[in-house]
Amino acid sequence: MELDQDQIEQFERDGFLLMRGFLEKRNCEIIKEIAKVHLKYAIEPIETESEYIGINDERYKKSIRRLRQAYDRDIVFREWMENREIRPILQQLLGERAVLVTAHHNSIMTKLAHTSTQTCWHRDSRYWSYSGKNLISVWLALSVENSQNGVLEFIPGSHKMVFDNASFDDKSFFRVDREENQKVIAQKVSFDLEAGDIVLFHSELLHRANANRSEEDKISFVYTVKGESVKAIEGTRSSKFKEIPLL
Ligand SMILES: O=C(O)CCC(=O)C(=O)O
Repeated sequence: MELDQDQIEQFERDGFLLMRGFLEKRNCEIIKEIAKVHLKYAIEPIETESEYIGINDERYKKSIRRLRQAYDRDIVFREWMENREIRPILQQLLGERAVLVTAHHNSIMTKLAHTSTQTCWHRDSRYWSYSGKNLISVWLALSVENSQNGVLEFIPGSHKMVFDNASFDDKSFFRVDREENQKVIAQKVSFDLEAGDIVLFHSELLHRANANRSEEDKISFVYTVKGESVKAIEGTRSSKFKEIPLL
């Protein structure tokens, strides 16, 4: 499968690209069922809501926000990350061969009912240490995602916007209390997703998500690829995990 020129231009302009029905629903169901087992038994490595928001509350300590290191958890997860259909698409958008990075987004991401928190506006690159910014995350919806259960919101074109340091708080979240930022945030978009839809988005794109206000857990899959010429900076977390070239 390959992208047409419009889709490539759309990604370059907006910093993201939505592709509907990329993975069959029955495959999504299999991934989701395995993820549920890992969630049920809290199989490490995990990130809790408490760790994410830095609040030591019993409710959030038990709530899993992310199952890390998805690649090594199950052959089914690995198969999705090594899917052959998507490789030419990633190569088109990166402009070179894609390499899976397992240091960062390599996760089952959740918004669990009742115990999730919002994700504030940020760029994924905030904690990543690479020689360049040519990295793309692949978000796979495993069930319906909407504003009620915490679907992603994006600011089109923000991957190319230049902001001063004061635009971000001490955790590198894009500040919502600044008037200049509010004008940027007013441009936000989001779209409901169905199981099997994917969103490809640039590592510099501003995005956020609501807490899940529905009665059902939301479970998604996200992984990241880099262009092969982009190098993890030695001595940082980004360099401490294996990389898998998608030949
Ligand atoms: O909370 C979400 O659903 C999005 C997660 C995210 O953007 C992140 O962890 O970088």
